[in-house]
Amino acid sequence: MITEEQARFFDENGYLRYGKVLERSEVESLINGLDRIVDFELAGGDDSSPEFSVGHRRKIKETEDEPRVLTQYVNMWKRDAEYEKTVRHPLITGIAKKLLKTPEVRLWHDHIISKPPQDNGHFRFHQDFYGWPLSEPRILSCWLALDNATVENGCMHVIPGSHRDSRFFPKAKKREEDAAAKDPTFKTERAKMEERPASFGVPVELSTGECMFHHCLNFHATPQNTTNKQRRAFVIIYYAQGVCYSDAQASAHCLVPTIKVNSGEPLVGSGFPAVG
Ligand SMILES: O=C(O)CCC(=O)C(=O)O
Repeated sequence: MITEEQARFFDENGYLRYGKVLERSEVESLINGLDRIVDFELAGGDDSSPEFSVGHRRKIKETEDEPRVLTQYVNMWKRDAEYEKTVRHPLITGIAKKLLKTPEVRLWHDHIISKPPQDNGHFRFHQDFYGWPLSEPRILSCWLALDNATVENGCMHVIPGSHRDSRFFPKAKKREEDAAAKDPTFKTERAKMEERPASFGVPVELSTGECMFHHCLNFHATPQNTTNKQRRAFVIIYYAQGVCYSDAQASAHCLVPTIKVNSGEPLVGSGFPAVG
């Protein structure tokens, strides 16, 4: 399933270009499911869970012409059986467990991230961890290509080893933010990273049905899709046993209203299922 060398590569670099996990027919089922959700959302959508309305436009209006970096559909697993099967895929969850060194993984959330032609931009270097209300960085994403992902259409670009660079750890972030609050001219190391073009990172090109994994503290970015075709990815985020809900970080995240445990308690519950 995964070799010791691959696991070591992930430890050192914070990402792993794994390779094929889905057959073409399985990818086609996912794309068909996505098309159904997109049509449904354009017709008005579903607000039965708060995250369903995030990151895309229900109805494109004349005035909504501001550039956006990507289009997102959160928690496809709650909406389509093929997606639920994929987040529980034994090969994917098995690799996630091995990379996170944990006996069990839970699903934080999944999302489709697409860069439609002519309606997308450069998604700047960032570390996912700080966008989530979770207690510790024992979390990773599986980025699964539904279309061939290339430099031209906005594949992932990563900064190897950045997840182990103490300049970007939570304590350093807090120190820098305190300094920036006192001195508005102070530029944090993270802000400097955000200014760099995606080409500063290593491109991870993938074919349809292949995936890569990235650690939640690894800096990554995607450049603009400059082609005339879609670039769609299904991204699944897994966390290790014992990771807790933390309201001190990312308290406005769209999934916070669905969390049933108190801050400081392990994040469990049917919205965050143990999937492997
Ligand atoms: O797919 C993209 O364009 C960005 C993906 C990303 O930032 C992520 O998976 O964390």
